[in-house]
This record gives sequence, C-alpha cells and structure tokens, in this order.
Amino acid sequence: ANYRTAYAFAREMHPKTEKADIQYGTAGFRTKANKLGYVMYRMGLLAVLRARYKNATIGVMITASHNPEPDNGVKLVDPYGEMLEQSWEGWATKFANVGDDQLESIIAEIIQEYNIPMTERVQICIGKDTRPSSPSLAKSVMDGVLALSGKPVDFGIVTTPQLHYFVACKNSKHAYGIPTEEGYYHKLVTAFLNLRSHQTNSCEGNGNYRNRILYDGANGVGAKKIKQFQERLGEALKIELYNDEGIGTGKLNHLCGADYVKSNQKLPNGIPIQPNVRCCSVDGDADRIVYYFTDENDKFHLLDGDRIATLIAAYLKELLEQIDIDLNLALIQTAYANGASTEYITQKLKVPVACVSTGVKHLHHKAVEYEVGVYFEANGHGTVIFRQSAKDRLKQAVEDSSRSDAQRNAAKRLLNLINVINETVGDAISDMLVVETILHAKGWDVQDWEATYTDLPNRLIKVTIENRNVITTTDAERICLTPPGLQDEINALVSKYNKARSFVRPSGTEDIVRVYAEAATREEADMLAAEVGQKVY
Ligand code: NG1
Ligand code: ZN
Repeated sequence: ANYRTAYAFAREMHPKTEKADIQYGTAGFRTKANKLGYVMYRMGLLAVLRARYKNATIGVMITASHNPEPDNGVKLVDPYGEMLEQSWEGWATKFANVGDDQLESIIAEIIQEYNIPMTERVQICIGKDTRPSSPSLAKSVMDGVLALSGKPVDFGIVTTPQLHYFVACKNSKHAYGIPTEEGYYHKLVTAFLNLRSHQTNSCEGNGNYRNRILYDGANGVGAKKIKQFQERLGEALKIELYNDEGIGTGKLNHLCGADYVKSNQKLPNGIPIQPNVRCCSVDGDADRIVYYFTDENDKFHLLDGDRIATLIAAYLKELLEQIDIDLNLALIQTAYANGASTEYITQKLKVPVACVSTGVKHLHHKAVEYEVGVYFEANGHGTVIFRQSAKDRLKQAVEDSSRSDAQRNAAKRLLNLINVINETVGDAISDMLVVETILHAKGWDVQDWEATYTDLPNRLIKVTIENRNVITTTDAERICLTPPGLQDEINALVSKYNKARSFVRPSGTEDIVRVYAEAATREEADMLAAEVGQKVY
C-alpha cells in the first residue's frame, strides 16, 4: 500500500529529531524552524488524508506569523479556506508526535476511523512566508504529499490569507475567484477601484480623507505583496512602503509589524514621524493589521482591531439602511475587545455583539451564525462573512426596478465591498483596502475615525506560573472556574475601580497566563492588572 512507502520514506528522509511532544494549537504548530522538518513531512501526509476524506483541496501554510525570524510553523487550511476543523487538531498532534516506527499504524488508524478512500486524486495547495527556513520546510511538506500520491500545488511565497483564498477558489470551482495570485489581485483591486470611481470627488481625497498612507511591511511577505497592489491601484491609493528588507536579513518582525505596534503601543522602527499622517502595520504573514498616527505633540495613537471592526460594522449597517434591506448583522469580539468599543457599537450603533473565546476559529464559527458577521480580534486579525442568501438578496435589490436609484446604488456598493473583503480569513491588505474605502466614503481621516469613541486605558501582562492549566475559564474566558476563589478575588479588586474589568486565562500559544485589565484611567488599569497578576501566582 501507499502508506508503506510513506513510512519507509519517513525513516530515510525525515526522521523524527525531537523527543518532546508538540501540540497543534490555536496557531497550528509553531517553534524553532530547525525542529520542524519531520513535522512538515507528516503534515503533508495528513493533508492528503484530510483532502481524500473531504474529497476537496486542502491547504498547508508554512509561517510563524509575527514570531522572530528563526521560528517557523505550519497550519492546515480546510476546504472553504477556514482553519482546520477542531476534531482533526488531535490527529495533527498525534501525527507530529508518534515515533517513526508508529507512523504506519497511525495512518492505518485514521484511514479506518474515517473510512478514507485512498484512491482519490487530491490537490494540496502549499504556501510559505519569507523566512529563510521556509523553502526547505516546504520541500518536506511536498515529500509528505507525494508519499501518499497527493498532488502538491506550490504557490511559493504568499501571504497566509492568499493561500486561504486559493483553497476556497479551488473548492468553489472558481465561484469565489481565480486561484492564482493574479486572480486575487484582480478581484480585490477591481472592486476597490469600482468603489472609488463611483464617488463624485477626485481620487485625491474626499473631505478630510487623503489617499496617502505609510505602510510598514514588517520586512516580510506583506512588503513584497503590497507592491503588486500598488502597481494595480495606480493613483487611487498612494502607499508609501517601509520595512521591506530582504529575505534572511534577520529583520522580519524585528521592532516593527502589527504585533510590535499593538503590544508596545508605539511607532515601529523605519516609519518616519509625520504628524497626523495615517500609517498601518501588517504582521509577518500579512493576516493582521493595525492603524496609527502620531499627533503634533508626538503622542502616539493606535487604531487597533476593535476600531477597524466598529468602523466596518457601522458602515455596513449604514449601507443596509440605505438599501432598506433587513439582514441580521452582528459583531463578534473576544474578551480582549476594549469595553468602550463594545459600548459604542451596542449602545450607539445598535449592532448586536457576541463575545467568544480567543482564537480566530471561535470568532469565525460564531460569525457564520449571522447573515453578515463581522469578526475581529483586538490585535487586528479579522474579516467579514456574508451568507450566500444575503449576497443573493443584494443582487436582487440591484435588479429591482421598484427600488430607488439610491437604494440600488447602495446595494451595488455593498456587493463591490464584499469583493474587496477576503471572507476566508483575516487579511491585512484586504482589510486595509476596506478601511480606506470607508474612510474615503465618509470623508474621514484617522482623527475623525478615532473621535467615534474613547478607548478605556488597558493593560495586558504575562504571568509565568508552574502549570498554567490550573486556570480554567468559562463565559468566553471572562470568568475563572479554577483555582477556587480566584474569581471572587478578581471581583473584589475590580470593584475598587471605575469602569473596571479584568480577567485571566492561560495562553494558547505561550507557556504563560495572560492578565487583562481596563479601567477609567491609565493608573487604575495598571494597578488593577498588577494586583490581579499577584493573585495568579
Ligand atoms: P493566546 O496566546 O492564546 O493569548 C494569541 C493572541 C490571540 C491569537 C493567537 C494566535 C492575544 C491576547 N492573544 O493567543 O489573539 O491571535 O495568539 O496567534 O493577543
Ligand atoms: Zn499572522
């Protein structure tokens, strides 16, 4: 059988080099790149098995996102471009950790468990970021795919959301778009330019909006790919690219990128100080974005995922009202969303909010419960998902001659906006084009956007304890179940401060406990975080 060959090949070419177990977590496998060769090979095997089981194309993305350059990682992408189904994460973990001599039996086990037909010809889309370790790790994935007679489709260096898009295109028989890089740029840019040309104003600006943005590429794939966009966007949006160092310079994510800016709340290296000019940073695989600017007093202002989410949700609501169509729209957040953003969107804009556990898959799963689901993590990862029935109704509205021109034009705008959005997963560049579209339409610059609400000061700290899993939570991680008594202590501390909120949870990606606190003032937020942190020890 095929898998006998796979097994023999593993022993020779990709022997297991690490003794310690690793776990397929929120972000797939992520560790030092030199520990990942055999893991990649085994993920190639698993991708073929998953593809045969689903009778669909599966994706494998090699990246460690915002981690330092010597790290790497791997994530599997399911047929609609979503994250690997949770029930298979356990299989991924097993596949990575069994000894070379058990590989054969675990393959047999999964084939039997799911009754996987081993004859289907399946494609596996493979993408990688710009890390120097990525090419050899991609080769290991391909060896795994070939060992089980799958067909690897190598997309080379692409952003994570590009790979998700390719997988979704292939499985929708191109209904979602053409599964090539050109197809991706064409879809997004055409829709973006359509939206701009419908405006009566020149492309230079509209109201306070100026079509110029400073862009921090994190010295990664986001820097490479934004050039493709710029070529196609022409004068409609002038993107000044910074942090575009070459591959292997060690600069990837170093003192720059979305994670650095969000965590440190300051300007990244490489971006020049230009007062009140709109800037953005993407992360190492370009699935996250944050906006920011410095004012004339050199004060730094961050517009994070919560800001992007509220901007988008508010604009979608506005368009739906203009069209006069009743679609249920909701915003999905996590406990890390700033309380002020939640209050603004529920109280002022009357858009319902759902709160779920940390991790994109949880947000995504909740978002599909609505006809229009906007989801974002505070760190800048997010997108919008539209039900097919919602898209169909919008198309009908455009055709409906009993509607006013204004209504039909608003429906057209929304359909174009949907094409700017990468619905498969958070996409930094797609999200940037969406934000730019909305700011332009509203005649806003970042200052107007920031004025919509005032963030509550907040603090996120890491606490290291012996076993982080002694902390268990409920209610979308906002309440501690164990250790007993901890939640009462947190409640007591929170009650001392104004507009305060705090929660603790074990990280899914690092061996630490995260403590979050927000309150009416910076001092109160800092003090509360420190006090709650003390209780966690
Ligand atoms: P953990 O380590 O579980 O808190 C972090 C981020 C998540 C998500 C994942 C995956 C915070 C507080 N947590 O999860 O939002 O992005 O990494 O990358 O930012
Ligand atoms: Zn990322």
